Amino acid sequence: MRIDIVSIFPEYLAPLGLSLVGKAQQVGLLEVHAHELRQWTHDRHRTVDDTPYGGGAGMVMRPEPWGEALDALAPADAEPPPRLLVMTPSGRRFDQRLAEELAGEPWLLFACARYEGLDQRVVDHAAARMPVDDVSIGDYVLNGGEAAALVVIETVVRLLPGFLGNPESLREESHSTGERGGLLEYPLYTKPAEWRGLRVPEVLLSGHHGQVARWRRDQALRRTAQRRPDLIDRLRDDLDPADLDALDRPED
Ligand code: JET
Repeated sequence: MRIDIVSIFPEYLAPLGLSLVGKAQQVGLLEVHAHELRQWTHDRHRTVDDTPYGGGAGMVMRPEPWGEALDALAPADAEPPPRLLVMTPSGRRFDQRLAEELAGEPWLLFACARYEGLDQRVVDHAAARMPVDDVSIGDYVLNGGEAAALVVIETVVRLLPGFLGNPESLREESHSTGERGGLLEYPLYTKPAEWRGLRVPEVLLSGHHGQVARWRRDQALRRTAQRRPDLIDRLRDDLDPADLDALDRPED
């Protein structure tokens, strides 16, 4: 996979050289390029913003540098073109399903806006040449799209085939589309069996695999019902009598 990112703060993307995402680049699974938007300005002050037509607070990103950036990074004859992702609080909510979709793409191009956002014509013009999605990582406002792009990139890159040594660890997580897909994780414990007076639940020490599986599912169900009732509602039809019983007994 190739990833290009356009930002006025490309240094913000430096963590992508670290840890497992950095390793993915080292082994050639991934190529990441962060580009400084100001290289596509031509005025002496390298201006990227201007006042909004119609008035109002704050500044809007000028269309010209963005237009040149997208022309340079995604030429009209690029076949196939990249998928352009514009990070914005008003976009499609990012989730594991979108991450899995993006992990199947050969080329992603991230636009990280600052100030109040981009001139809308940048998005409209790009959409005639490449697939474009406005993407939100959640209902809050950041100072710019860079932190949101980092979240999306880390989530997508760990799904690339060959990225993790152990594909089991992918399938078992919260929100994966695997067998417990849609439920939150059950609580985890490791040694020692007693720590600061707190015991690991006895069933986990018992060696009864069936009881362990039941306990974990009950914990996952109760945790999900308590913290994310929206997720339980979507699963309701798939719950069996034992599941419903666990939800009727929130404690124990
Ligand atoms: C964000 C993403 O805050 C987020 O993204 C940065 C941002 C902030 C303010 C405006 C903005 O405009 C983007 C734009 O898109 C067309 O103009 C981007 C919060 N959740 N996810």
